[in-house]
Amino acid sequence: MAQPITTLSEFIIEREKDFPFASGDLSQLLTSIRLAAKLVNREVNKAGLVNEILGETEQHSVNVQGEKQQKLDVYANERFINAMRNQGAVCGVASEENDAHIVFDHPVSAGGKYVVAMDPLDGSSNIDVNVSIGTIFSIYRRLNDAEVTVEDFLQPGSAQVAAGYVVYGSSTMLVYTTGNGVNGFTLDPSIGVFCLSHPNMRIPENGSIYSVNEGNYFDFPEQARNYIDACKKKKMSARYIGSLVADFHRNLLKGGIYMYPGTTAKPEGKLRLVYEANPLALLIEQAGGAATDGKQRILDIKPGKLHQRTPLFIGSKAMVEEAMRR
Ligand code: P6P
Repeated sequence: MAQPITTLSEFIIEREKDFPFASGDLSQLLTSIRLAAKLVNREVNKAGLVNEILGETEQHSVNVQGEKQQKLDVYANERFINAMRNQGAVCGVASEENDAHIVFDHPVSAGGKYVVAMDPLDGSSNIDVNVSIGTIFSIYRRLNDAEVTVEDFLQPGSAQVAAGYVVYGSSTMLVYTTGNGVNGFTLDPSIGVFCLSHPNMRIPENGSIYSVNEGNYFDFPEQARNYIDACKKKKMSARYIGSLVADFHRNLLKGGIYMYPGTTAKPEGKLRLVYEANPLALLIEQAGGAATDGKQRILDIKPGKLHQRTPLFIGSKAMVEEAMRR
């Protein structure tokens, strides 16, 4: 007899009961993210076919990071912001693609309980070469009922209400947590529905995969170099896609560690604390793994700036702890 299908919508409603005082706002927010993910998925899947969506924006614009904005970056950013703008649960959004946070002034949203920080399309330089890319999102309760300020987005990662990612790969998956475990949903394109495919995801305690850009090896701190040497001596498998969400997702399923250490030129590393490291750190801890900056737990760091960077060691607990001891 065929297994019953649980859709993301059904799951969200079912799990709402885990929060006795839930008003349904978080469910509504997750539903908006689901819609935007479907719209982005549609464009990602045809990027190779439709030139106007491929490549850099006409204006050759760059984002706050000084990175060339790909057209899909801009499209994804707009889709996610618009999906959350007028649905009432969200009062503000911060994005890798925007210098400052955005406050939703629509009367429906002004009273929204949540703020969302996101990387709408991480790894977008891989779009033109057909490599998996992803969306990463982080959800906080607003600090107070006064105006939304950047402080609402600078809460430590441990204060996140929910976090998740969408990986646009051989299949498209939405993986998220609301603090009660991690669950993965695969999009069935034939019916346009995310279906529960990976209930209660747990990362193996240990693993034999390490993900790092070894091109930076000689610029890494000694601790990172020592750990990478140990991985090689143990004949581990080096797997580095160059797309954080794809590398993270594989390691979550198979076990492993992803590292983006600081370098002599960039001691803070490349990845962003607020909308990359924090959401993935919440997910990995909820799945039984660990995430540090090489010294301290990512979720304990108090962000000082919206786009601040952090070194990142994330994955199987035994591997992250071993890397810390080096
Ligand atoms: P490098 C993509 O630009 C990204 O932010 C992550 O998705 C990826 O893991 C990393 O940067 C790749 O950076 O310096 O190794 O090319």
